[in-house]
Amino acid sequence: MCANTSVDEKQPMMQQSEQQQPKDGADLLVKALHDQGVEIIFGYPGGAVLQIYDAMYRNPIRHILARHEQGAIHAAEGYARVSNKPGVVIATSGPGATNLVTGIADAMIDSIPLVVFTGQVSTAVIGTDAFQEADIMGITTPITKHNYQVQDPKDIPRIVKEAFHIANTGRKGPVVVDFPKNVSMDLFNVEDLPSPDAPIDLPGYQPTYKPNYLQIQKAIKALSQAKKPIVLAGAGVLFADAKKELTEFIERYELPITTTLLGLGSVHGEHELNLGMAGMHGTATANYAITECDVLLNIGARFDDRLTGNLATFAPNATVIHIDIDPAEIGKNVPTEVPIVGDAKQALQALLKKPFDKPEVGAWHERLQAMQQEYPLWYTLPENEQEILPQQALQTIHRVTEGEAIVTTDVGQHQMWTAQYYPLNNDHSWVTSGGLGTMGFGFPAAIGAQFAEPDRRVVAVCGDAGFQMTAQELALLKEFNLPVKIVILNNSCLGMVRQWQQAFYEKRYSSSLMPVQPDFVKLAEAYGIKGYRIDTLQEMDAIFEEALRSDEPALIDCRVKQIENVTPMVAPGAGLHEMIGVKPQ
Ligand SMILES: Cc1ncc(C[n+]2csc(CCOP(=O)(O)OP(=O)(O)O)c2C)c(N)n1
Repeated sequence: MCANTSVDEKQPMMQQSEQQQPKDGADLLVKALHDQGVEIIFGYPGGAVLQIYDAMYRNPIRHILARHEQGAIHAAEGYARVSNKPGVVIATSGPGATNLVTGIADAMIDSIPLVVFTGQVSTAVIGTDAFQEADIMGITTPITKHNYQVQDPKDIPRIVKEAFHIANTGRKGPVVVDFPKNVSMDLFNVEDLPSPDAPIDLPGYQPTYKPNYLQIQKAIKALSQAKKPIVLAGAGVLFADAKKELTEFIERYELPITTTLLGLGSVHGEHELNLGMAGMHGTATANYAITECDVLLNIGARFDDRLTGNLATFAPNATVIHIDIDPAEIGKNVPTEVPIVGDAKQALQALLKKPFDKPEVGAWHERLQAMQQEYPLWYTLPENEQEILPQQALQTIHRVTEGEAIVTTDVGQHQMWTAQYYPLNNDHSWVTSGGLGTMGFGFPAAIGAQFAEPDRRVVAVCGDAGFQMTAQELALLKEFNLPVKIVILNNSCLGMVRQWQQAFYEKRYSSSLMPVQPDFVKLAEAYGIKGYRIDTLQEMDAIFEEALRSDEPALIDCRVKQIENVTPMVAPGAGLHEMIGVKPQ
């Protein structure tokens, strides 16, 4: 299994036309992946999937060997978000499969389309605690859109086709396909295979794309009579590729807009109608606007608790219109007067199709502009003039990259500051872990994003703690010369935890300070990657200019002020209008 192979031996020189006829389940799987047009798979081999890896060797398909299964699945998530295609992952049974669990849960809650293949012990020994057996069907049932365990090789083409269909339609999400080893080794009779053109037949799964015309009429009526309307855009706009329609709609009716964390990029970050992100660390204007609005048009957001704050005081005066591809989301958290089930793009096209009276929004715009003047995002410069604030670092990164980069983040304070201080020019350029808040996500997600968009600049903004959870994937930057730029906003602590302890636990910093950190520059160099360290404000601009503009991978360890808080903040349980830190004390 571990025999030394030379580089030449590693790459089979087989052309597609020379591909062998499928002979076993593993071959059928690889053929099915080719049929789906899969360009790249992220994974890690092991005993239960050796037959599949052998089939991939003989019928080459691009496989990226991560250094940990969690790295593989977050890379697949980053790839999916940026390419708007499903990410594909493979791992062995037992620990390989369980190492994927965090990523599967992450993809489920953020609706990321993934098809995840896990090895399994042979069917004859399932349930006997066989070597590397884990009940991945049981484990992943609540965190997948659907899961399959293949029992018979002749089902493989159908199951793979269905898995991609389910993952990438309706409300997107992860699908697990569990592959017992004997099924991958079983020979089959070509005559037993279903026709490759057999249509997908899933009577219980028929997502609604086209919105109901009468509901669209009701939305139009409410919007045209509004005095204080606001649009809330979520990730549903991005999944539906509806940035163009959304922008046209808000411009035509002069509708102010705010986004969720995951909806960033659905409208230009510096559009004059854009009030910025709403929610726990949203802008004061966006949060006040939601509280005061009389019509709230939610397009593709699920009204999660980090967005709404206390539901009892959320948009108390608003007629709520909610467009969502998943009917289960409508009315789940926020009572909704106009439910519209459908795809965000088709719903916006329907709204654009029939011009209606522009709402009278002059006074509302004046009020919002006054709020923006009064409550801008703010920070106080430190006494030590050379100390760097993370917000300043992000403003510099934004300036150097001109808002054009694909930005991924890890989870913590740096994530919220990036959402606030890196207004994105483009859609499909923002990759962050929203619902699950998964530390360790940001860096491998950047790797997947760079594979999806090899010619674009990808910047991974990480905290010093979260980066260490998946830092082993540095090897991939070197191996594939991926020009990802890792920016570590290094505050030597678990910044977000420390902030909550400061605010709600009287500064008892219980296990949130990390005085000992690796030398990140040396760590990068150990993997053959150029490392930079920024200690002072004076040197910050020049180093970011050099590192971010280079064509090579780079890690930038940017030392930032430790005791600095993300503001404004809606404390847990508080309403959006009860933000703290809207202005300097
Ligand atoms: C896997 C995981 N474990 C724990 C947490 C809880 N948590 C949220 S933010 C945070 C601190 C992150 O620290 P760092 O990566 O340094 O980023 P910073 O907040 O300092 O920017 C922690 C521990 C989490 N979100 N994910």
